[in-house]
Amino acid sequence: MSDRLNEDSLADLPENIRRPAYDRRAVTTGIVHLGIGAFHRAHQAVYTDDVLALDPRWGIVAASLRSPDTFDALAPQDGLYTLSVRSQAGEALRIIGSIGRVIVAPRATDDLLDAMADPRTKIVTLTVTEKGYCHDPATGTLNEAHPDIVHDLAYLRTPRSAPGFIVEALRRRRRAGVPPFTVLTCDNLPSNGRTVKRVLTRFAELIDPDLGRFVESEVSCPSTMVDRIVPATSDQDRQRIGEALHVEDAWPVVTEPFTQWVIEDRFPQGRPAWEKAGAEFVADVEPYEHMKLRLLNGSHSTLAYLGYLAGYETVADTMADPAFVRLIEGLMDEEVTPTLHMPPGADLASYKRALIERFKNPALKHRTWQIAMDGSQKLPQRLLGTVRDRLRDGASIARLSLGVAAWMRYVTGIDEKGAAIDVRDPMAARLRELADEAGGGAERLAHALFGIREIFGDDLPSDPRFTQPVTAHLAWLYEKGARRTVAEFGGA
Ligand code: CS2
Repeated sequence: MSDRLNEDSLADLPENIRRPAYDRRAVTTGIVHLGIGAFHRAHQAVYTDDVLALDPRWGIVAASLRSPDTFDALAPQDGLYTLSVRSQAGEALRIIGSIGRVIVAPRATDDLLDAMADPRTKIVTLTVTEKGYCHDPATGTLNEAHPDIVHDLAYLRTPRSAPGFIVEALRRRRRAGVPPFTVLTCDNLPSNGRTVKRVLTRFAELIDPDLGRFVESEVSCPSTMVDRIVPATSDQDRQRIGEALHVEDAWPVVTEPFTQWVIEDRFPQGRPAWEKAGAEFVADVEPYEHMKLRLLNGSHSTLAYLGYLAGYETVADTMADPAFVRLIEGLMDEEVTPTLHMPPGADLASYKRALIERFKNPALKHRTWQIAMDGSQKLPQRLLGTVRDRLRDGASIARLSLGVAAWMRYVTGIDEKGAAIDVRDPMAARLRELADEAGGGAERLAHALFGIREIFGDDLPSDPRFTQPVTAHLAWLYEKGARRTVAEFGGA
């Protein structure tokens, strides 16, 4: 028996571990996925694993656009990996088999383009994170000066970016008379389908106006709302799971019991029956997307910046502090909920109660530092859209502005004890430079950061109803620190 999880060792796993209920050799590729991170493997790949037993045409070829790590781990495992679902009640393990092959895009560009251009491929799914769309987060339009976009427009056949790969594959399909695949983004962007469509159309148009029109009129990009909390896997996770399997799994994913996938049903080339695995198909995803981005992700980012500054390592640690729970409940109930327009029957109260419990899940070690990453790409849809709606209604943004202020304090790169913060953000260098130039002092720092129009747009920086509370909260954070600021926060 192999000492590694793979096709050979599958049959010898302990009985209680669920494994693919279908013959993997009979599966063909219907989906190419870009961005094979932990999230994809704990979400879309699981829904797809569920439906492969009913229909073998929807196997996944998954690509990483940068790092070879997932390939190196999964190739010796025949693409198999463990899904661990953890809560206070314990841990359930299941082997997922829906990913048939992994491609490292920079090493095998043609291989990936061939898979995308293959007529059997009907859907290209994406989890490339917010920054992977190479767009301007404030406006949702393609950033034409992005180095990867500049590169991809010059070298169409050897792209680096997700838009570059998709448009080149669509171009090849069109030339060969193969209908376009559906592009299904599963990232936390606002109106994610519409955003990806805008980005792809513009990219194509820059190559050739006719190609731009083709993408605009022929390519379907349904919007989706995806939800499952998936922290980075740790060495402890790997060890614990290996012991339970009696074989090594180098690349398991660890997640929570909750999972949700709401999808607009626009798949001209067909799709898997993901509804059989619990996905919801609707005509318009936007209300669900707002609910999720603003309640879950808006709270998450607020918890991440304030929690990190307060010295808490994980979201669960942060939520063990009752002052933070009060703040987040206030944020959700008082400031976010009035901006949501849910379809009849949606039960926001229980959604919010569940969120608080999910954040408290002590079995998930979701680091505040991990969520704090890429704030420049996240703030607009998580906090600033809500801020705009509130200002339009003449309503208070006390807690929202505290979240924004905490981000400002965090991106200076120096914590409350004077130690360095490892700020990961495509704008990290610029943020640091602005903070250094401002040279301390809440007012100057806030003023400098408001000047980043890719984040704040043109409207917010000139609205004192926004700039004043953010600046005041930033001053508090400097004066009192995050823990006291949150403890004393009245929310008025
Ligand atoms: C988190 C999300 O890392 C982050 O920014 O807020 O990944 C979050 O866990 C997911 O969106 C939950 O669905």
